Amino acid sequence: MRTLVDIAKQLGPEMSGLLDAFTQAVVTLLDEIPNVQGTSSSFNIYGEEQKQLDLLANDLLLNALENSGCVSTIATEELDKPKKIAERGFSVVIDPLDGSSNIESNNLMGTIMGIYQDALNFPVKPSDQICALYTVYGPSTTLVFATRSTAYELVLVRKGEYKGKFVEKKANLIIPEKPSVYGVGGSKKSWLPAVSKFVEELEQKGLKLRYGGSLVGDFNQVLHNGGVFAYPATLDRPEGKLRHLYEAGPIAFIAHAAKGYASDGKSSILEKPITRHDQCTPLYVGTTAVVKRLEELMRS
Ligand code: AHM
Ligand code: MG
Repeated sequence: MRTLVDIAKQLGPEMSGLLDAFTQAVVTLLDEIPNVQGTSSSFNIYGEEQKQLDLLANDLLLNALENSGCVSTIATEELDKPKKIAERGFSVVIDPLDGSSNIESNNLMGTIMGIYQDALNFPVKPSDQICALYTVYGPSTTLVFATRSTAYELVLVRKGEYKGKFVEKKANLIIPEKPSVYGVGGSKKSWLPAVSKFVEELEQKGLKLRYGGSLVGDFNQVLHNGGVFAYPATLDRPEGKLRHLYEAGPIAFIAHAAKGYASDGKSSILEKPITRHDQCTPLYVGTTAVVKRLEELMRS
């Protein structure tokens, strides 16, 4: 049975060390999720009130990755700016608790992480990442890990010899070409006409609506069933809601490894420069032909 740490060895021993530290932080976070509820009195740079769990997830991951000894910079959605730790080492970009508006209702959440080889000197592109992953805190805890060429799915083992480790469930994940589900964020009245037309077409083709309010959960459905997830440009937010560095970039990298495609509505997210840590971008991601059709509608 291969663990996440085993799979990461193809990227060198330091990557294995980093992902071991990440796993330990996730296991601690899972133990705390039932106990830590409520908001804090602080706000992040996007003006969102931080939940106690947002802050805890951020602290656990920061501590674990700092202590791993192989990270030079950590940038997270909850920090005001990237934190330099050492002269040499990987740069990691993290959304510590994606979907934290789902805490009260006990719906899906997860953690997103992208890893760059060296220092984070803007502009960077998501295609510069050497690997990326996300977890889904659901009925079981799963993790999707991608190198440039391959996406793997793993599951966290809770008892026995492999307790506390992510073990391989499936290698070479491919987003199905036949689409079955779609989810689109933002309120319908704020969608651009091309997005409304796109959704009409998807419904006419018989795709089923699946929207759960967390990027990790919603993208995970698309990865398994084929289709599209979008958090579009809207009339009031032309750059969309999702963060390019922490959310769209790593998810786009994973989608491409699974032979899918991610776009900002015009072109590939993977090659779209990230010029600031707090940059947002529209995101349309999933089965390649479906996302390409959206680009076509946006052009016309
Ligand atoms: P978060 O990282 O603060 O949870 O915000 C990002 C989340 C995404 O997971 C999800 O796709 C989106 O926000 C949902 O937004 P909305 O609540 O507007 O549907
Ligand atoms: Mg998020």
